[in-house]
Amino acid sequence: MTAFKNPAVLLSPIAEAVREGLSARPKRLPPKLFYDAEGSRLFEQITETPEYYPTRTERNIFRSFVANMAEQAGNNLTLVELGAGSARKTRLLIEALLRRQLRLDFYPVDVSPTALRDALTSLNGDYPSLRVAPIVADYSHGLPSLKDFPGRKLTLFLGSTIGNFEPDEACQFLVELRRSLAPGDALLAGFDMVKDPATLHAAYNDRQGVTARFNKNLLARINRELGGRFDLDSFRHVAFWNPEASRIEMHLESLREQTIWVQDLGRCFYFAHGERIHTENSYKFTAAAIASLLESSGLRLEKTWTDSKGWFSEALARVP
Ligand code: AVJ
Repeated sequence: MTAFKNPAVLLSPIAEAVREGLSARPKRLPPKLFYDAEGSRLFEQITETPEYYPTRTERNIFRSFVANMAEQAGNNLTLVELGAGSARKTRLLIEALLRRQLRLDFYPVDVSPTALRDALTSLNGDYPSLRVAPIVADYSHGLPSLKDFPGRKLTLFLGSTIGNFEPDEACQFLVELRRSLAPGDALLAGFDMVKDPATLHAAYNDRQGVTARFNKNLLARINRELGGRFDLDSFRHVAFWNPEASRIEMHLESLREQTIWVQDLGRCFYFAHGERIHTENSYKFTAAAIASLLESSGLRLEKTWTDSKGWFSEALARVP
């Protein structure tokens, strides 16, 4: 008799990333693990804190310039949004595009099925000439083949999600995106800009502690999905501006020496007092850095839009 020999298929999709990240020195966890249902809900809550300016600043740029953005993007577009989340800013662009074309196909792509369900529910019925076709996919592991979608594409990558990539990964991602698109297709991407350190620091250390809960949800998620035994009170949220690297770093710091058992990985992880798990980098950009990133990816930067304080930028680039 042959025993069932492949328990790996029973593991949660986060198992491998957690095993690898917590075995690394320094320890790390990839930021895409933030976005389970609870994490997506907490991120939405972050965007409503007074300190977290990026979402509301980007929305204001859309409010001011969306007609001009749609015009610059072109005619008869098919809309694709990477990391769509609840797709709330996209509404403004959808409306602007529908003033210029009779119908619109919209493909929101996200790792979180719940976020996509929210997007679908909030858009459906509101626009008779809009067709929404949500795609659940982890685009950091290769893009869906956008060439197969009909029409000239406008791909959105909003919210400065691109800031979660390391600079070389961001370039590689854009090269891959460019190759999955056709000449004349466009990318509209959001970039959070370098600004005074106090504003940056506050945005990732909100007074209500929502960002801290968002960060610690990684440990709660390991507890829920992998039978982990993390005590959330024995870790603290750490977020700071690293000016040399031009990024906000987030970490979870162990408040004591402890060893944590994770049932489904069948092992323990040792933490020294003060040891950190690096959970996120959020890169901030300058106009020159945006131009250089897009051009080194083989895209042609056409136009940028920014708010009055220069805190956030929207860049439209095209596949030559
Ligand atoms: C969704 C990646 C743009 O980096 O600001 C918010 C995620 N992390 N607060 C960001 C996040 C902590 C956010 N992005």
